[in-house]
Amino acid sequence: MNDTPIHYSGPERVFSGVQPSGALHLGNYLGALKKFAVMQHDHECLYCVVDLHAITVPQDPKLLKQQTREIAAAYLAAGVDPKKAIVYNQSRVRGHTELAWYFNCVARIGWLSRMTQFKDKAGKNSEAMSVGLYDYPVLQAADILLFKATHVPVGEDQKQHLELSRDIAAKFNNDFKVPGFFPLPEPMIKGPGARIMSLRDGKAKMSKSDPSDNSRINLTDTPEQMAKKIKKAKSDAGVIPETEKEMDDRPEVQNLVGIYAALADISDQAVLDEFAGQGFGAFKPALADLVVDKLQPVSDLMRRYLSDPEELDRILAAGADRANALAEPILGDIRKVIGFSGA
Ligand code: AQP
Repeated sequence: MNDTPIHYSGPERVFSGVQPSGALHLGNYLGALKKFAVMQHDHECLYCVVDLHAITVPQDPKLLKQQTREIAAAYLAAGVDPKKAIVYNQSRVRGHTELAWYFNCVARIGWLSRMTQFKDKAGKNSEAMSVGLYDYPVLQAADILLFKATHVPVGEDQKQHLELSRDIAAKFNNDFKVPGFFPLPEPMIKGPGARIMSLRDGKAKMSKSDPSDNSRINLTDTPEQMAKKIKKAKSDAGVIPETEKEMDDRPEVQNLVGIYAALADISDQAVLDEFAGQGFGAFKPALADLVVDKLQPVSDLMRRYLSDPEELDRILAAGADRANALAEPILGDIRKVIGFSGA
């Protein structure tokens, strides 16, 4: 008799990652890093610097190592404790690529061709993009399921990729007749900061690859740069409204109010209650002060961690040892399920 449970019955585990592909911005901080630190207190967490994802677009090999340390430093500066959470970089754990191959044979081409982030990143040039960029969501599914992670804190832009991870997990369980073998990972998107928009266009997400530096607040910006970018942020001639409904067709206002709320850990409505009736001449300086107040300690700490690259490398290596120890037995089971000789 097959005694495999129908539903996943393993422990709760959190996995998330950030690409070392450029300077981190306020969106990465609020959508991901800030949640990482909170979750480590009551969950087993793995926070990965996803360098294998970064090379889906060209990276300068001399810079990649430094950028990897920068993301690790940002995790620590945001409050992640590497003694609690497992902090490592993806290329040190070979299981990511191995499982990605198995999942390549489970995922369907039609599923991948529906991924909007590939379409956005490739634009009209999709034929010239790397196969890796197209396959990115399959590697992401492997990242999560290599540890049978059950929860994934991410920004809203990752929602579709997480749905694909669930589809891959379900198809694997079904195809190999191992119900409940992989969990169907839950995206943890809700809450303030899940979708921070460009400061120049309230309909486009704040992004590392936006050519305009004024579109984003970088964690490495000086207080003066941060304040100047908020002052220049697109708004309108109106005043701050009384209700959230009145922001429906004012995306830039919604974004600035949302940033204030996420940084102050209050609701959008609480921000409106405080500022309703005031113009942006009054609101923007208050927002700039809050941004500087919350981000500068993180930037300062990040710089401090970066001044000791050997220690960061030691933390990444120790994290990779722990990640490998968790992944290896799971990979062994996967090889057996697939039916490899020698497994
Ligand atoms: N604007 C955003 N608002 C909220 N969360 C965001 N995230 C990214 N942008 C926003 C979240 O940050 C985490 C790490 O993202 P990533 O670096 O792995 O990749 P990304 O989503 O591709 O980040 P960028 O800045 O948008 O890079 P480019 O410009 O290269 O596409 C993820 O949890 C993501 O949801």
